[in-house]
Amino acid sequence: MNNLLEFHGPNAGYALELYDRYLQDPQSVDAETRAVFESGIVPPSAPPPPPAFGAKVAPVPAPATAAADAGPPSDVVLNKAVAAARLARIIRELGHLNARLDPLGSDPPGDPSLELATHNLTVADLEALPASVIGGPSAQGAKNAAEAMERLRRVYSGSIGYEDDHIQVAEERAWLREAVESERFFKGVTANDKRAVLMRLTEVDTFEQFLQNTQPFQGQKRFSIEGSDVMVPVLDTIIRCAAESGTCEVVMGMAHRGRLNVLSHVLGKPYDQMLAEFHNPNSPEEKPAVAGTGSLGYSGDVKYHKGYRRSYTNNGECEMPITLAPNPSHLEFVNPAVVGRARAAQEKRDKQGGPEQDIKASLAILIHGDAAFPGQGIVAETLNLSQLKGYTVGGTIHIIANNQVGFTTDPSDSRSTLYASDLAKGFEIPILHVNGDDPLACLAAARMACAYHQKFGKDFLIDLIGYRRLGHNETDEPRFTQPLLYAKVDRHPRPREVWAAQLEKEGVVTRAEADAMVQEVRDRLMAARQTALAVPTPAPSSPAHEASSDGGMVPDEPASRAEAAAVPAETLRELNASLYSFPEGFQPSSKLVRLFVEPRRGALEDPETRRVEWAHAESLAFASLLTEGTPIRLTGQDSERGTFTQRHLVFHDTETGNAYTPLQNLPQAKATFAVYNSPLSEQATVGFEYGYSIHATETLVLWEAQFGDFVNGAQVILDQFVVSGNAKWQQTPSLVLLLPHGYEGQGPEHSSGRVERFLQSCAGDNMIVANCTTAAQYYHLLRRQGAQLQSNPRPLIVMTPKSLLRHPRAASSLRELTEGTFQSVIDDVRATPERNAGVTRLLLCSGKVYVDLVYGPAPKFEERAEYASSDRVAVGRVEELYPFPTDAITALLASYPALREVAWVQEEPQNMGAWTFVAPRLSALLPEGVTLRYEGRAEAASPAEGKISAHEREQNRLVRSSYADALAPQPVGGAYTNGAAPATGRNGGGSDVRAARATKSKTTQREVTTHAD
Ligand SMILES: Cc1ncc(C[n+]2csc(CCOP(=O)(O)OP(=O)(O)O)c2C)c(N)n1
Ligand SMILES: [Mg+2]
Repeated sequence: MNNLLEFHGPNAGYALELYDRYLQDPQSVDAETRAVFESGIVPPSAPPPPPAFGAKVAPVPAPATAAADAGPPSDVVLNKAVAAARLARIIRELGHLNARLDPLGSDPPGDPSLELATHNLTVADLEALPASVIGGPSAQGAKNAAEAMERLRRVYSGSIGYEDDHIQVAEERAWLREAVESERFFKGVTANDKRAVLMRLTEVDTFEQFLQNTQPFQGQKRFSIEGSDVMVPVLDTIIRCAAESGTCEVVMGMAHRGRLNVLSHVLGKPYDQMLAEFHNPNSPEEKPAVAGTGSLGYSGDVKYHKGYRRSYTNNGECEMPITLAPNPSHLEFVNPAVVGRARAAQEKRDKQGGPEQDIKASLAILIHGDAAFPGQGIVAETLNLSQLKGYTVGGTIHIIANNQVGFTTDPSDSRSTLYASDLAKGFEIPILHVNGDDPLACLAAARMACAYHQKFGKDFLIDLIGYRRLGHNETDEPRFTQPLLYAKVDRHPRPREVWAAQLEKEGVVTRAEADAMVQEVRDRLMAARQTALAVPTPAPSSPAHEASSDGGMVPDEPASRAEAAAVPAETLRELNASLYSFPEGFQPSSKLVRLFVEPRRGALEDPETRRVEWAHAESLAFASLLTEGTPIRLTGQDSERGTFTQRHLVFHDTETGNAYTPLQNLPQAKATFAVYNSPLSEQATVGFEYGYSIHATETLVLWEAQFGDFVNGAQVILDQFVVSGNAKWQQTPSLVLLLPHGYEGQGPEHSSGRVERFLQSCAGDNMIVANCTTAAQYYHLLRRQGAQLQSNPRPLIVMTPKSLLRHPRAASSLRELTEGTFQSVIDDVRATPERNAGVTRLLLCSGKVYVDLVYGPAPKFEERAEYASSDRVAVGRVEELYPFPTDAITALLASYPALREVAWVQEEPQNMGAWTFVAPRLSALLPEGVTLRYEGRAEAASPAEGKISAHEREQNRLVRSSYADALAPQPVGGAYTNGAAPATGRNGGGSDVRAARATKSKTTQREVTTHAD
């Protein structure tokens, strides 16, 4: 602590800062320091309170140089030194409030604490103090504190405003302060570099002006970059730094603004291809929505949402793919998908264990809007992923393309914070605000972002402040709503002009050279226009270039599904033994061993008894896929244990707390297994897994909702990515969503995975929706998904059970696992030709309601009397709702020759569940004279009852009603009444549906199976 007395030494600034803090709050310094000050070593008199802001303060006479004074400093000198050190600290923290950040010249907000007078200081006072009072690189070589302070102001309040005080790690703060004050990222810029920036800005600007003024592109929406032009050289710089540091892949996400410019210049999409899309927007990707309907359908996307991929070569030394991910109009929702994709690119998954991550393998760059960044919650959700072990990518570089307006909305109406970037402070992300008219400052910011990212593996944010030269799009008139802003914009020269004038002044280029650059770019664009106009329809984009894995279109009809090979009983038994054994000395909870591990160890002994429960079947499916070389990644809230304490994929030692994951230790595994408890988010986490599955096409990626209801928190990701990503962008997602679903009286928010939402979005074989009833079916479904990852990838949406997880009637036997495959439809287990001949009513259902229809309550779960005694009724299950199993259902119907009615039974309200989806499809398949009706809850606004008693009443009613009054068989030779069966009115508001008079389909027994359970 002695160096506290060395007010002229290298620690002077620090010591004085401590003293200043001590004076303001003795508890704010550590005890040792406090003891020194309290001991009287430092004079105890407090400095006078600061004068009011703006008040003139007479300079205090000071000794010629404090440094020359050999004796102890006087109170006055000490107080001045403390005040100077305090001001230096405040400049470091708040200098950004005085920075000249707005290219349009508005004054910075400033802050009184940045003024000399506030600290009772004058320039003369500072001149009398040594530079070391200020400390840091700014003090080096400065003749006194005044000069050092001036340098500090120039650095912290120039074209860049730095915010790093919110960072809690001292080492990072010190690195940032040194980087800022040494100005090292500004150094080494040559005249050639400056000319290169001018050339780049010329390309950026000329491209926009060409589109604005040249037929036939004029007047078309392009969301021009103008005003934020420097974003392109900033991206160039980041990409170059990434390549130089050995990054293997860059993944970028951005919205509409400036996207065409970035596609052309950063991604290298050829001008003629871009212009052709303007010239003829009817993309050849269009295909009929449903074959044979004559509808043109809609596939593909507008040009400013499309992705692109290029291979970046830096001086022939390194090849690095750069991907701009396609994105929907929904601002910021692409963020987690980009980060998920980057994570997938960082992981090696081809051997046993957990994935091996190399954060250098990819870099994620996200470009945000200044209104969207603070406004859209998905931004915060994505930032929250950045340091989590299941999600980190070693930092993302963020750029806010801050054009000071959002559509027609001013910042004061779109955020509650001073800066657009303030949200990032909560995540301890360093923030640089930079004036977009100062390219050198912008490029220095980019270099600093890369260096920080490489050193600390964390996010960094550049708030790139420009303006928007035109309206929201090129046909909008911004002067209606922002007349004053646009008066400034109109007077303001274009970024290229600003930079050209600067370089002319510096003698780096002549006016003629600058003009020649413009002409050269114009010539290139004119030549590209010729090419684009000569081709009447643009050629299909090459799959190698589009940001998709295969570029192929989805057939309208379901492609034949590859089935997984059967896994022999012995293999499953071996895997089971590995799943439920622990390393030497590992002590899992004894309760868990008793209730969970031991029953599972013995569950495969007898091949016929049904002892394999749902989550056990899941573990066996995972284990078997790993042995076949399919990596697996499972995430979700509390997914390691499972919401319903059913899964336990990770065990914890009761002594040490250490975790052990058997699936990462299977001796037979040839691929990695990852399971992570996710943060409490739906949209960012599903978006992340979408992106992961797009890149890691060989991996079974599963996301689980805590309860299925919560999946609607991810609705934008579902609608904009999962459901339509293939149709719009030819992406091939294969994500599995596990959505706990089922009516068990737990109330409106714990019952429904909203299967109706998915079914409504099904078309063109875009996904698979399943709601199965046995552990073996789930096992086979997962294994089939694994087998199809490469050949026929599709998202798989599974309504997973809650009460069936341990229900003995949903458990399966070893034989059911080893034999057979996934069945899209399961016939009544009692079906025989003799019994079927007397069946007049077929109940069809999907998922858990089947168990309610057939079995009574715990503890015996015996067959219900209605079921057991109902000779006229059969109960079939539709286990896969989409693709709708038309053939299997046709065959099922045909196997009941006396059928008079089909009832669709569901536990969801009539406006929910599968009813509205299956009704027209079933109607079209009904044999002549067979009617279709609905059994279930009436239409409702809320998915389920709040009271358990009401739930039970409804559930019992719909079960009883399903069996009641089954019609007698028609006399042999009797005529069917062609759908004239009377409405029963028994279903609490449900309506009967007249059967569509379908032509009797030819029937086969294919896929219709009897599943003994
Ligand atoms: C989630 C979402 N809500 C609304 C919109 C409609 N919209 C398109 S652009 C825009 C303004 C965006 O402002 P900003 O983030 O500042 O980006 P800029 O257009 O200024 O580049 C809005 C509201 C949208 N695209 N996405
Ligand atoms: Mg904006």
